[in-house]
Amino acid sequence: MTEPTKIDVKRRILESNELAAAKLRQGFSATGTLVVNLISSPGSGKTTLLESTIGRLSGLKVAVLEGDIATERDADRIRKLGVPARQILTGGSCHLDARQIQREIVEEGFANADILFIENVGNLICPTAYDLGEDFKIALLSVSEGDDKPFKYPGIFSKAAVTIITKIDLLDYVDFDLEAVEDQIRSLNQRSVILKTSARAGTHLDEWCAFLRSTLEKKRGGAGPLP
Ligand SMILES: Nc1nc2c(ncn2[C@@H]2O[C@H](COP(=O)(O)OP(=O)(O)OP(=O)(O)O)[C@@H](O)[C@H]2O)c(=O)[nH]1
Ligand SMILES: [Mg+2]
Ligand SMILES: [Zn+2]
Repeated sequence: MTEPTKIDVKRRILESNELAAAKLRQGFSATGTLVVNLISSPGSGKTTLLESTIGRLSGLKVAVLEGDIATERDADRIRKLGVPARQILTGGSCHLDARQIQREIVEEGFANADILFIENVGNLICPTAYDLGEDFKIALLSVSEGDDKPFKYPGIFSKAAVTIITKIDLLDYVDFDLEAVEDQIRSLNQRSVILKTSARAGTHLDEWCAFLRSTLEKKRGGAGPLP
């Protein structure tokens, strides 16, 4: 028998991930849980956005899964706000996979949350390839990262149903052509919803939370593809 090639092994890993993700999606559909998978480079503001989102989602049961290669820091930040959060430590791997999510959602409060946020490991590349059973992926791009990023990392920006341009309070201090970035995103993904936020200044957070609430309602109403 011939040895499996690297491509065979990668394909098998992705296929087994797809199966696990499909099971997760079924479960989340039964509980009416809206699940979003947040993907960005390290430090672009995923956890900070979640921290400022939680207080604005009163009346909803929110839970958070945090992916990192090391430390409980992000989960600790969320738990301080009184929201259930679990830290998934990948032990060096640069993305989360569906089996890791399966193991965590057996905990009380996760499988039947109204909204489950999954913060992926900080990385714009391979988290894109792993379905976690989410309703959609959200790409975050902070204005300090440079305005060439959508075209340099087209995979995530073409797959993400929503792109959030973060830290817009810093626009005056960096060279970041907002319009050029929006053009790049739209040319990769015509349907992408683009939001521009500052967690620091509170800009457009109400719009973001209204979007989450209406998307949750849409999911529960069975109204076709989200968002
Ligand atoms: N000026 C400004 N700084 C922000 C904003 N959002 C986050 N930051 C800062 O950016 C840094 C990184 O934020 P995090 O939320 O930890 O980033 P992250 O994407 O969760 O990082 P990883 O989990 O390591 O991938 C922190 O120092 C935040 O205070 C914002 O809207 N404006
Ligand atoms: Mg974080
Ligand atoms: Zn990876």
